[in-house]
Amino acid sequence: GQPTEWWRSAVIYQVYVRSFADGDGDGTGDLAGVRARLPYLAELGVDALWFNPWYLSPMKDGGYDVADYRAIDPAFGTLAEAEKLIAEARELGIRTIVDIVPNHVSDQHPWFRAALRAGPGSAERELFHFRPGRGEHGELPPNDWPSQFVGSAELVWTRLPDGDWYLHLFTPQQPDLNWAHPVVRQEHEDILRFWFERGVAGVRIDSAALLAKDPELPDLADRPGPPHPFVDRDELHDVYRSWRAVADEYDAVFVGEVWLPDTERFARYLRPDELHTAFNFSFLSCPWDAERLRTSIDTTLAEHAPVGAPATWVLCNHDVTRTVTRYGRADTGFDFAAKAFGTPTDLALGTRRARAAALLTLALPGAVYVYQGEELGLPEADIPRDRIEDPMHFRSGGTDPGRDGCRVPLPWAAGAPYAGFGSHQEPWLPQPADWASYAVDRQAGDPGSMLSLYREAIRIRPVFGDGPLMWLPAPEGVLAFARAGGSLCVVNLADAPADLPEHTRLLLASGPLDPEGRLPKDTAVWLLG
Ligand code: TEU
Repeated sequence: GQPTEWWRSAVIYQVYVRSFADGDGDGTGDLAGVRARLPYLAELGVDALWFNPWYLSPMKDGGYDVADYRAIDPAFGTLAEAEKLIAEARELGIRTIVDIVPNHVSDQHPWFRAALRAGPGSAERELFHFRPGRGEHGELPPNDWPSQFVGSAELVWTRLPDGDWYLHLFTPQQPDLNWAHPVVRQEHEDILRFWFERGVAGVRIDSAALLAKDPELPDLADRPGPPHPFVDRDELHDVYRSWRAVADEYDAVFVGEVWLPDTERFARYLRPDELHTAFNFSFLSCPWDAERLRTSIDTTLAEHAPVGAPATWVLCNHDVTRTVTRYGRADTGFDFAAKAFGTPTDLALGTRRARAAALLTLALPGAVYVYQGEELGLPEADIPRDRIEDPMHFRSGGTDPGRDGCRVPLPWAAGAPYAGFGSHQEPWLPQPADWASYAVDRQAGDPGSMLSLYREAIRIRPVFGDGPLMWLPAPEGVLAFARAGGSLCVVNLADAPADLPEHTRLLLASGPLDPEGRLPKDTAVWLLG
């Protein structure tokens, strides 16, 4: 394709519909709320929107338990509204990316309801992973696999009254599909076409490395791999090659959610006949440390170059502790298994670093995802225990805070009820007492706000062009690089202030320079070379 394909250097905004904006006042975000805020998104300057699942769902995992891909959940609106939203956004030059969750469906999906009724040994159960149990009376689970929701001791099998067990890597409400079955494969290609025909420009693929399982479903203890019995199996790539053929008919793109630390294996998903790109979670998980960040960036660019895929940078999403909070802690990295209640946090420090990280990320070659509220500098919220909804919390036996803290309904207007989220009643998750101080109408007029920084950075970001990055000599703890267009980015993570390169003009700074015009710690600048 042409070198200037939009998705190679796009800024893409993640919309978690439930918490973006409430258009009908019922306490839950919806498509009407998004449509009303399209001017805000256009002013932010984003190229596309990625919507977390908006389909019919019992909402047992925030919509990642899909009951019908061809229907919008009534809490969010209607299919007609979704089509209008896609068209209205496109009018503003904003493309739409939807979320597909191929690893599993909801236990309320018609396929699973039919499988329950049809009983053991039925063809309906072939679409999933049903097995008799082990032990004298089949009372033991078919194997020893651990749940994907970290910290949960529970296995990934649930037994039915008729004696069969069924597999679910996530919650029991999310039965895993059998990707060796031709009907499963055909249905998902039909789902892709359904949304591509409605003007969707791309698809985010959920849990993209998990779909294929060893058909024998062997114990992990016996067969740890490689190949692993259910992670990163080779059969996956046949699926993505067939999906790529469909996407190419519509000039649509894929972004994979591939949590895979092995960079060589990760790059296999990005081959020219597979996914266009995948989120770079190594960078997201990397601590706020100059050498670690530089290594992460170099590794990413090196792994993407041979396959010609652009990197996709991301600092947070609906699963990850918010950046402002993460960077204000002793451990500034991210690990699902390391989340705990009450971790000491310095929000002023975290915010300073998040501002610098925004300029670093937006200056790198590739695409960047901005998670709703990141542009407002929202911190991770402490959700009262009795209001927590996320199954990850409950499946961890209550030790993991879960992910609701990064999913709190957005603040739009400081003086309005519920910070202007749009509800006439308490929103589905409670907002912290200081939430109004982060409101859009409070930040829009403030040149020093996070919102102003993101708006200005996205506006002038094209100055970097879409050429490669060249590291510049810099003192320890300082990241400095130039892009082919001649512009530079310098980030100081060292204690001592850093001198700015000679013969450059300041374009944008994440914070004030010191009285001698030097770059203070945890501050970034963009310079014109
Ligand atoms: O998250 C995927 C996920 O949580 C696992 O892949 C995990 O991150 C990985 O194994 C590292 O431990 C996606 C969605 O983003 C999340 O919101 C859903 O809850 C989950 O899939 C199930 O659909």
